[in-house]
Amino acid sequence: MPENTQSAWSASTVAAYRQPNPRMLAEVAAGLSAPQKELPPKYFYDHRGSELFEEITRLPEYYPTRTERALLEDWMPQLVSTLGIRSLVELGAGSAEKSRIILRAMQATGIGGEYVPIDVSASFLNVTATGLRRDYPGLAVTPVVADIAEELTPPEPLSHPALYAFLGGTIGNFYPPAAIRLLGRVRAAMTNGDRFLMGVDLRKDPRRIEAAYNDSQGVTAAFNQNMLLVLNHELGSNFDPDTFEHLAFYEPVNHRIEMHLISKLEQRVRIPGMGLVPFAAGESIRTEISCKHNRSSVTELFTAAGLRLESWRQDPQGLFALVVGARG
Ligand code: SAH
Ligand code: AVI
Repeated sequence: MPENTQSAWSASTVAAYRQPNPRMLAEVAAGLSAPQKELPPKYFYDHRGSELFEEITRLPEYYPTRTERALLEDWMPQLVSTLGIRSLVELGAGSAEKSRIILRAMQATGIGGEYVPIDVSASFLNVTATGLRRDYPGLAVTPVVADIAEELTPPEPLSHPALYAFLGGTIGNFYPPAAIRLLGRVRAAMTNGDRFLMGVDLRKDPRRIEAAYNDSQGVTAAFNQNMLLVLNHELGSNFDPDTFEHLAFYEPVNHRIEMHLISKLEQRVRIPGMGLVPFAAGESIRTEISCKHNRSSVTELFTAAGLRLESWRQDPQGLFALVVGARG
């Protein structure tokens, strides 16, 4: 069984590797020791992963971003002014490209405003924050690097009413129990006048969904494989991404896309702290789930987290929805 030593990918990334992150190592070790090997999707997002995600949002097959953008453009000016929103706290902000629609609506109300983008992708978040400070001189921008699966502690004092936003359908990347815990943390952070705005990708013809995760240009495949480069860089492992193939399919029982990386050959990968991890030819690592919702599944998540579904808007084709929640 070959151990990877030959890869140009791993040679360059091992050279850059410094100190293993013990938390990451523990998560990776647990995930790769399970019968169905699994890695947390947050590890897609180093700087390159965030750039690849931005490329995905521009693909013709990837309908969520442009659909959500149209919904935001239609709704935010009215919602923000009616609620008198003074600050925006955003989970998994990424490039904050669509968040600018909300920030513009806040600006139009004449209040200077605060923006707290929270993300795990540290260097990308800094680029986002720099761009926003340049383009919105009156806005106080306080980026927070954090894992939203673990904590949600917006900086204090925060101006209220605040809008907590979780866009893009990223809630779908969490298993339901973790999604409920995350929403519970949002609910705990909210005060009475605050609101929660969430984007959800809706259940629809599976062929349409599968096309969005199997784009013809191979950007989603590169995004998926990038996770192995993140592991090489952070843990000093020697994954060769070219020996793993992208697979994405709709799993109808749980209404979700599953993304996997399939080992093309029998191999052993060295992960410092874990030793040699064996992969059979054809064996998969599940790297992401992306759960698709409807109004009743969102109501269930909200109710379990102590949130009340206040309003719901979706596009005419029923592709994507924006939901507003209040403290229940
Ligand atoms: N909100 C943007 C980006 C969505 S991509 C949009 O709608 O286009 C998902 C974003 O969430 C990425 O920026 C990623 O870095 C971030 N993210 C993923 N998992 C996270 C976690 N556990 N904690 C914090 N941020 C996370
Ligand atoms: C960030 N998240 C909502 C994306 C999704 O569609 O689940 C991540 C993604 N994975 C593959 N393509 C995009």
